[in-house]
Formats: sequence, C-alpha cells, structure tokens
Amino acid sequence: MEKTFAIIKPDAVKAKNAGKIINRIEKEGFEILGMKKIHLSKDQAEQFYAVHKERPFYGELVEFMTSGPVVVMTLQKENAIKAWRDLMGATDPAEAGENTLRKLYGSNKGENATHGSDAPETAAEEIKFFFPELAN
Ligand code: FUP
Repeated sequence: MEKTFAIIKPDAVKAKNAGKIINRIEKEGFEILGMKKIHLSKDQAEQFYAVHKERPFYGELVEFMTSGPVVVMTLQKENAIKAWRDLMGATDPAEAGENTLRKLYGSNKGENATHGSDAPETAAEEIKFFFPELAN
C-alpha cells in the first residue's frame, strides 16, 4: 500500500466541487487517511511550492493557492501516487483525458482543481508538511 498527498484547490472548493471530488476518490478505491479544510498562509504556499520558485508563474500560483480554502488529504491505495495522478489528468485541463478530475473541474493550467505528489520523496515530504502524524 502506498500513500500520496492531494489537495482540492481553491477553484474547486469555491465552485462547490469538493464533495464530488471526494466521492470520486472513494469510488476509485482510495482510503482517505487524513483530510482537513484549511486556508493556506502565504508562507505555507511559498514553502509548499518552493521547487517552482524560479518559474514565471510562481507568484500567481502562490496568490491563487491562498485565495480561498483548500482541502488537503492523505490518500492510500496500491500505487497511490500514479493512481491519483492518473485520476487528476494532465496539468492543463485542456489536455487532460476524458472523465479526469482536471478535465471535469479544472479551468486552466493554474486553476486546475487538484494537486498530487509526483514521486515517493515528494509524497513523504508533503504528507509530513500537513499531516505529521501520518508521516512514516
Ligand atoms: P502537476 O504536477 O501536474 O501539478 O504540474 P507541475 O508540477 O508542472 O505544476 C505545479 C503547479 O504549478 C500546477 F498545478 C499549477 C502551476 N502551473 C502554472 O500555474 N502554470 C504552468 O504553466 C504550469 C504549472
């Protein structure tokens, strides 16, 4: 069993799509080990996205991620990291596959409804950042 870290981003929470996304998570066989609705501080968002610090969209990304509440989750499933990324679809909703969360609920490359860890190391770091009690 593998764990991954997921966020329902401010656009999806604001549009009242969080419930539908959580329903889909359960239907797809993930176990929700931890879940909370929080409003990220600027510091938290900057730290969380530190790997993108030099990218041109960093400022906008931090602004967006602090624009409203998010739902952060630790999910468990076999091959959870890949399974969750497959369920989210491509970063750009326009390129995401049919029935993926970003296709269904995302608007553009920035406002794309969900986040998911991209590798075991980042999953461990991100889980520890928000759910220290669930970290290995
Ligand atoms: P992903 O792993 O699919 O979330 O995508 P990336 O790690 O490439 O990007 C992380 C986040 O940066 C995206 F979810 C949204 C933001 N981003 C932009 O705002 N503009 C871009 O061109 C690319 C990414």
